[in-house]
Amino acid sequence: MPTVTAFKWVPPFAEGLVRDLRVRWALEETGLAYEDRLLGFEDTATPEYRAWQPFGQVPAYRDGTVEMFESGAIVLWIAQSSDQLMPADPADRAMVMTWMFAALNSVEPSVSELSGIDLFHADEAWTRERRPQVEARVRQRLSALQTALGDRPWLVEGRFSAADILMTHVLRALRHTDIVADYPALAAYVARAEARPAFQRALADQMKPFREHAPA
Ligand SMILES: N[C@@H](CCC(=O)N[C@@H](CS)C(=O)NCC(=O)O)C(=O)O
Repeated sequence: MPTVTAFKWVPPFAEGLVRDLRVRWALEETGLAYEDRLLGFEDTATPEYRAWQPFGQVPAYRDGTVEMFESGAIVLWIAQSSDQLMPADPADRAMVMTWMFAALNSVEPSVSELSGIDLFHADEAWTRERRPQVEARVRQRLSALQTALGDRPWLVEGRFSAADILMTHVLRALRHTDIVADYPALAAYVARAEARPAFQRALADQMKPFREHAPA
């Protein structure tokens, strides 16, 4: 059975955003049972964990065949073994991989920078100059993404794929702002993805330990 690492507890701003959600969601979509290995922050510094995840982050993943880290690579691995998340047609497969990298390489960097500013540095003077530039870059990316999505329900060939897992998860990191709402097709896209039963199960499973392990 696959194992995915996740945190026992995170502060409320990170609930539902931790990247093990991407892997849990992919596994739920493919119907593969898995177990989570819950870590405290201190557990990520051990030599044993660093040999598995060199940066001490979550998620890390292993199954009977592979041991991996990097959520995008793990989702790709899971998707490749199932036709639910990766179409059979080579041109469509190539587009799914393209959009997976686009989510992580072209959209996530500015989204992460903006949420980093807002969540960790909001009151610092330098953010007054930097934040507008970063928000403008996020809006540029979202506008282009909305145009590319057009009136399709999903990124590739009208069917849900691994690319939609990564893109939705990246866009969720803007939930502390109203930015996505300014792009109605993207807001509807995120809502459509979040309504999937597999997403709901993955989210509930990520959240479950947080209550149990909340600091007193
Ligand atoms: N590129 C990595 C990023 C993983 C990552 O940033 N994980 C966060 C949780 S979402 C983490 O473990 N943060 C703790 C840390 O960086 O020390 C991936 O996609 O797997």
